[in-house]
Amino acid sequence: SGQKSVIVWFTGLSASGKSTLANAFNRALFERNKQAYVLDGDNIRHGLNNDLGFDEDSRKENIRRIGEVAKLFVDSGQIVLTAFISPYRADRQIVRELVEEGEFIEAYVKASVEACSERDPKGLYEKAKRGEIPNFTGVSAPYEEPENAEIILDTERYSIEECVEQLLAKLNIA
Ligand code: GGZ
Repeated sequence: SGQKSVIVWFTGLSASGKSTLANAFNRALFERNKQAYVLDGDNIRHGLNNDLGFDEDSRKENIRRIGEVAKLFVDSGQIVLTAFISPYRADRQIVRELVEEGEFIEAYVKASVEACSERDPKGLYEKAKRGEIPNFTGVSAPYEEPENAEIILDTERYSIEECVEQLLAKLNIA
């Protein structure tokens, strides 16, 4: 069961469901004997990128390094799932161009600012609205929606399980 190596690049607002979806998709792949690896804030922002903040330049550098790491996974023949806001179109485009055509699957995890700030699992939107977190995406910093995402996963309309099914179909995995 050879699945070709790809980057599935989840992008979307805080609390849109990126990490949850990446981890659920990872489990679905494992059950189908396909191994993948998830890169997210827990293993990247707390380690390799723990020198970076959330101003525009730091986010750009964050995404650049993650792109390079993701490319190494692809070079090693693996599937890599990345879950970062990655709010700038230009930064996502740079990662797309690091790998071969077809090896970058941009997965837009779509949920409105309103929905995300209602979920607010960590109370960050609340803090951001009070001005306690500067440059908070969707509140006081921009999110540039993908214009040519390979797949849109609408987490307001569909459950995580349904989104996983949509992704499996997109990647032609039974
Ligand atoms: C956005 C922030 C910020 C600001 C801290 N803006 O919901 P979370 O907590 O767990 O995920 C968010 C995470 C975003 O980091 P990324 O590496 O994905 O961002 S980017 O791709 O833009 O570099 C949030 C938390 O970090 N967080 N401050 N100001 N999210």
